Amino acid sequence: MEIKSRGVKLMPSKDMNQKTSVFSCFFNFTSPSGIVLSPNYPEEYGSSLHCVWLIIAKPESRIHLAFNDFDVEPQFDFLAVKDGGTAESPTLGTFSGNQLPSSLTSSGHVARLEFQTDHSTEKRGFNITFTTFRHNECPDPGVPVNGKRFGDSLQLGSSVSFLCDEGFIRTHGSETITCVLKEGNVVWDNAVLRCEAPCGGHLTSPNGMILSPGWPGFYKDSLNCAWVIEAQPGYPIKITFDRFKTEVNYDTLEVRDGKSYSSPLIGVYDGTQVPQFLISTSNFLYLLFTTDKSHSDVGFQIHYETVKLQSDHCLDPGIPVNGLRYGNDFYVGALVTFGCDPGYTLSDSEALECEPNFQWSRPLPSCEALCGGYIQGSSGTVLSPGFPDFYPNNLNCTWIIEASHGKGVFFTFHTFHLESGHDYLLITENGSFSQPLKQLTGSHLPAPFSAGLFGNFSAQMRFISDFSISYEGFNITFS
Ligand SMILES: [Ca+2]
Ligand SMILES: [Ca+2]
Ligand SMILES: [Ca+2]
Repeated sequence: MEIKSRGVKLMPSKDMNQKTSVFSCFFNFTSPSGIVLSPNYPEEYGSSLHCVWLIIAKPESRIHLAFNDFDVEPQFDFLAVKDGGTAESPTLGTFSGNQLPSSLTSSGHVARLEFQTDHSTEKRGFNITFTTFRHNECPDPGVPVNGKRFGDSLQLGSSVSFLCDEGFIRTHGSETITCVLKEGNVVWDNAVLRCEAPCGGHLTSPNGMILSPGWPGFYKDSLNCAWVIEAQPGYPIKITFDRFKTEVNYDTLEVRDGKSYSSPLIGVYDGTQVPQFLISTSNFLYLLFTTDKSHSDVGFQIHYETVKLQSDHCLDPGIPVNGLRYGNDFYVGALVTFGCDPGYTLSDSEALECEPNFQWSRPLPSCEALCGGYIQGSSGTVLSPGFPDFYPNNLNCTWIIEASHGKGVFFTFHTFHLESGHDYLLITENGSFSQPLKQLTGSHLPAPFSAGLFGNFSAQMRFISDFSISYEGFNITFS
């Protein structure tokens, strides 16, 4: 692939008497609607262009231009829109740079777009939708992103309404717009609705959706968004994670069992590790989403609903992430216990009991890949903290592994990805890490090997990560 030098001018001056020939192009549209694209869009448009697009609607019609994308070299490349068919027609606007221009409307049935570029530096260009409409009609307002539209008539006097999709709220424009005559022009009396996922809110409907701000795109940096879900007294709230992905360690969603920041913590979630669902004990649930100053991801889509307490049993307590549940009876007096997938440790091994008030006696435990520990058995699994999400920075974890068979500890690597040259996994069999048997880093999956021979029962592992950049870490079994 060709590497382009961007933003760097190779010539000392722009108004040069260079011997480049100008490339002309001409396009002609007579259809009632269409799309105008810059040459090669969305690839770079080319230098020394002079392109003209003529849009010719039926007589008694007007033309509406809506900019979907716009990126041309500021100051040197231009798009001019003329209110008529000739170069001398009045200019509706001249555009340069990467600010998306507002929509334009011609006064007659012909519009002319002229695009001129200089000899260097090319950008993506533009993507413009045009529609035509009659003199006593308003231009097609389109359908708002994340919303719906009701009504098709664009005639003078008629109205069109909009509604945001579930989880989005109106941030701009109006829910109903009417085509009116204003200062001799036929125009909409209000701006079209804009729907966005809000940063926080107080939600009182019996069910709904919580989306990270920016959804379905990436969320923004430096967010601090709090939602309080309130159900009727006596009704707990269930939230279900339909989608969840945030920057590990830095962008977190905190869930609390109550109405405020001081209510008991249910969990703090980041990366992709969320339970399938959570249920509050009170009729409030508090969610706080905080993001740091860099790197974002798709965020989350969470459904909430108020649930009815059953009068003869407890509600499904759920299953921890990376874990499993023993016991499927939820009647009063029933006990359920939990286990974890290999390599994970249960935060609380006490059983949950369904109490006479139809509430569980303790919160759902979690399964975590811990920083270090003592692992004994004929075989086992060692995971980097947070696995399968990226490991935290500034780790110094030591595991002691004791294989009951005494034939050396044989390691097999299933996943291995550390920051090369900065984060290390050290393995030894004599208790000292000053001259370890193995010092591993990078993303190359190490071959299986044995720490010690017959007569050796134990091996030690140490994982060290520095202050920045992390990856999936490791999933290693021993036998
Ligand atoms: Ca240019
Ligand atoms: Ca971030
Ligand atoms: Ca690192």
